[in-house]
Amino acid sequence: MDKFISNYIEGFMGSVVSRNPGEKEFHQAVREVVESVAPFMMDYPHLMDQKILERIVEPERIIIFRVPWMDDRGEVQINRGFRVQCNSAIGPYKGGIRFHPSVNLSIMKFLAFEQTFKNALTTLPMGGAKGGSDFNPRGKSDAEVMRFCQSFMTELFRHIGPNTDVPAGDIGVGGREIGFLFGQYKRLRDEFSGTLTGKGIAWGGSLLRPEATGYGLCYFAEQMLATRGESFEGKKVNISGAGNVAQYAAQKAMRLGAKVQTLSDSDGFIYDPEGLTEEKMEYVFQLKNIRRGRIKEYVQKYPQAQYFPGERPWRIPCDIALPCATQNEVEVADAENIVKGGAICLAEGANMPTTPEAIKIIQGAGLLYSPGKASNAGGVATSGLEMSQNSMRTSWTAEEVDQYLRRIMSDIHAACVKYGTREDGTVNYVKGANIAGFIKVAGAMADQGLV
Ligand code: NDP
Ligand code: 2IT
Repeated sequence: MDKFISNYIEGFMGSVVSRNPGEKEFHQAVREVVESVAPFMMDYPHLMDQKILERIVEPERIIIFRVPWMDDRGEVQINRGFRVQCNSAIGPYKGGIRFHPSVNLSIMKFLAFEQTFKNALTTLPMGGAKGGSDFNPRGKSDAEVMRFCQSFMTELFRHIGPNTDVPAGDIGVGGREIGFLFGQYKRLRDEFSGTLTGKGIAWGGSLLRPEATGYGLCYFAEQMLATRGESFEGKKVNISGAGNVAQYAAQKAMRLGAKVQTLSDSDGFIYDPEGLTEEKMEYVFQLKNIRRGRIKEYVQKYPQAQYFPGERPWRIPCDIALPCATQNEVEVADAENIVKGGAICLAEGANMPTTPEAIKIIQGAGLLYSPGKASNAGGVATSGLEMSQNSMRTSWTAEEVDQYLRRIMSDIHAACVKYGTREDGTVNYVKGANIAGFIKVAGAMADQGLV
């Protein structure tokens, strides 16, 4: 890289790190974008003059609040709530809510930052945000989850609205939590609106929203594979996670002819050498979404599978790796195993699941590699479709939504190809996604003046 550009990047990152001390996930997400867009931006002096990059890394607004609630034993509990409204240049703030004990300001800011570029890539008018709490839903009763959600929304409702900020689910927030959050929002505002997405079908939700992230991931990976004349047919696929994204990625990959070998949770992973089937997936849906059990129970039901406690699935050889659990879950040793196992593709379902050093190994070995902001954008894109249906007071069929989803994933792929094609004809999806997302947001910011 040009010395001038690398000096610019290091100077810029120095200031980001000193302004946001200790926020390592945020630094990581910013660095990746800045490394992609800095060389491009040098050709657009007006973006430099307007300090678009300096503005984009400063969230428009951050709300941090106390969330008090009472557990089933009558003990008072206190959690911390967040909403990071990162950027509203191209539409109302939009992004998920995460309930997980690891949630902190750095994680919220990295996710809101990533969301800004992801949402721009979807082609839909949505700004970027993220929210959540360090509340741990694991082991909590439905009543406890409801009381927590009601308390969380009792503050959050002031800051959101159908034309202001539209939250949705993420880790630890699924249909049950969105229901409790929506109920409390409706009650406080006395208004039935599309202020949350991921709603139940009977009360304003969109068909295919639950499936959309996992399905969209596979549609995107299909297009990546097609650039090398490959497909899912007959491929061995390893998936991490066993939640919303992992489940529907597994279902779609299987339906596209792949053998899905693994699923995981934070306690370990299961390896089924015979591959998942529709019947086994039905069991996983019941286990995870109804009984809220752990993935290790899979091997009691299907004894040909093995459970590996405390491990991640990446040392099992596969052709396609789909990390769908959480950030930084694919580290250097995992990437080395993925390469050694002969994989041809790693497409991210989770947000930032691969560490920067691991990305270098994956890219260096010539694998197809896509960042989550491109390949997992089907979830938020379908949230955007839910917003459209709510505004029109209509609902589309699953086929209609699926058609939109396929088209959007294909458009995102095309944008990555447009801005990320290397001289040798291969595609750098990181560069492509970052530049395509940045162009849209930066252009809108420049048009709207100094706000
Ligand atoms: P879920 O809560 O449904 O599932 C999360 C899964 O990941 C669980 O199996 C969970 O295991 C595992 N997991 C969570 N945290 C960790 C951790 N620290 N270490 C190991 N495993 C962990 O969440 P989603 O499926 O919705 O989200 C998964 C990823 O996809 C996240 O990165 C999210 O940001 C991203 N994403 C989600 C979208 C959506 O529409 N839901 C859209 C785009 C991206 P355990 O039960 O043990 O915690
Ligand atoms: O990370 C993500 O894109 C999501 N959790 C989905 C956000 C949304 O608004 O649907």
